[in-house]
Amino acid sequence: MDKLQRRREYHIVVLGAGGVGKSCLTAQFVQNVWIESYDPTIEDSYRKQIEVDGRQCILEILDTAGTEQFTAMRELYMKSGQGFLLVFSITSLTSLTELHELRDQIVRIKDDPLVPLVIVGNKSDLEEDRAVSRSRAFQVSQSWNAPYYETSARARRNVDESFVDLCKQIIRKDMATRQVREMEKLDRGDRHRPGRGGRKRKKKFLDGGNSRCNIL
Ligand SMILES: Nc1nc2c(ncn2[C@@H]2O[C@H](COP(=O)(O)OP(=O)(O)O)[C@@H](O)[C@H]2O)c(=O)[nH]1
Ligand SMILES: [Mg+2]
Repeated sequence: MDKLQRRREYHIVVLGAGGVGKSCLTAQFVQNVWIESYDPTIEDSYRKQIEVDGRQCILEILDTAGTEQFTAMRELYMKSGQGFLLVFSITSLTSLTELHELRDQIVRIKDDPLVPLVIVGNKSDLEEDRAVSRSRAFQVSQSWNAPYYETSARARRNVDESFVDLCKQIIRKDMATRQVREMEKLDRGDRHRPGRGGRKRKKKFLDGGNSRCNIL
């Protein structure tokens, strides 16, 4: 298995107001089951292995439960999360409004306005109770540079698609970060090795060859 094909582990956090369907979505994605009612206070993490673009990934998915405001716990999982599924219910406008604060906190804590995000409007099977238009939700997602999916955990609609999209964003970000690190490493290596790059030679020349330099 070559270096790039090794299995990688990614941390996903599912966030949103209570009752929007976070646990049902997670259960459908991880276990392919519909569970009518979940204990709303249970916060748990689940692991699932999937293949995305020919590479194996292990996803560690945290299904959050807190309705609390900013807490140390929340800060912790926002720090360790690499991608966030922001869930609201299409039957509740306030559940969409509540995502603004969560998104602000994520961006602030990650210090990255382009952190991998997917906006999910769940309960799309309840079209007759719709309180958030597609275009309104889409506008919000556009302003956050994030894709928007309408899902139904009940009908298992668009569930895999939204998690996989998030996973692809995380992989892209991970690869870009690794490339930058590799380049920085190469750059550092060049600076420490004589004859590989001009910097050392230039230093020798500037020193006139008299310094106690440790050029090997
Ligand atoms: N009709 C419908 N109900 C859903 C859907 N997803 C969740 N629910 C219901 O919404 C309620 C809250 O779901 P839950 O996953 O516990 O929400 P959480 O608090 O965000 O984790 C439960 O009664 C679910 O049966 C869905 O896609 N369609
Ligand atoms: Mg829940």
